[in-house]
Amino acid sequence: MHVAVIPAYNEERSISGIVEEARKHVDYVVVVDDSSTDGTGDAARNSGAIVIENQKDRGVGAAIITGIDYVKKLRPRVVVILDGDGQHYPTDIPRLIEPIVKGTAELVLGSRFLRSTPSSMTSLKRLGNKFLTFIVSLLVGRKFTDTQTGFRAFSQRALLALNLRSRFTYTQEMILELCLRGYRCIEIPVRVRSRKYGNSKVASNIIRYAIKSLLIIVSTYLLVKTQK
Ligand SMILES: Nc1nc2c(ncn2[C@@H]2O[C@H](COP(=O)(O)OP(=O)(O)O)[C@@H](O)[C@H]2O)c(=O)[nH]1
Ligand SMILES: [Mg+2]
Repeated sequence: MHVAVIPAYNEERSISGIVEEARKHVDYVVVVDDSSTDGTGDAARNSGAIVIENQKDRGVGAAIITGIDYVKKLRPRVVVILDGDGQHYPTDIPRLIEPIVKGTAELVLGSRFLRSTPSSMTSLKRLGNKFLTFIVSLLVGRKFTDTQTGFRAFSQRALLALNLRSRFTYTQEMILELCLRGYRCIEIPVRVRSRKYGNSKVASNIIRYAIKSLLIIVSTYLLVKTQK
């Protein structure tokens, strides 16, 4: 069984299309909605998603923790995470999950920069991404091109090994948890587009994002290394 998890906060206008498209490629779509003030939850439900309402602990990291706890019980063979703002193409899902199905990787990251740089990204965001990607690459001991991607797939083994803690963001923490423990991680190129509706929340303040992410990266590294 294949499952998609989509974090969504005030994405009423884009969520239906994403859920409908994603359902063509996976068996279940789980949308984690943090008490959105628009109709995100209803729109997702009407499009056939299982909707989990995360009442408190707002933040995309918290949403993914909730989503992962939920899908662990379903014991899926493959889990895909994608954004609910329409920036990812659900039609890329089959390419993303193929290495997991074939057993050649446990975590597949959809990199926005492996082939080119999306024109929609500001140079400050790109710089911040490069810096954090460099730090994660240094700690893991191999080169990544995009450690902040919200489009990724992983195996059941990887799912069961995850123990995410950060409420702010999950992207680098997940890579460190899996790669430092020896799970095979690969990157494949994916296309992205700008969001049509609403505003970016997670990386809206790049300095705040970089500082919070750095703290997560360092604490996860230390935690995993001392557990070994
Ligand atoms: N459930 C939930 N989803 C969130 C939260 N913050 C962001 N998201 C969702 O996570 C995805 C990525 O967020 P976005 O703000 O677009 O990230 P950015 O493009 O990196 O700035 C989108 O689908 C958002 O709706 C949150 O606090 N709770
Ligand atoms: Mg976005």
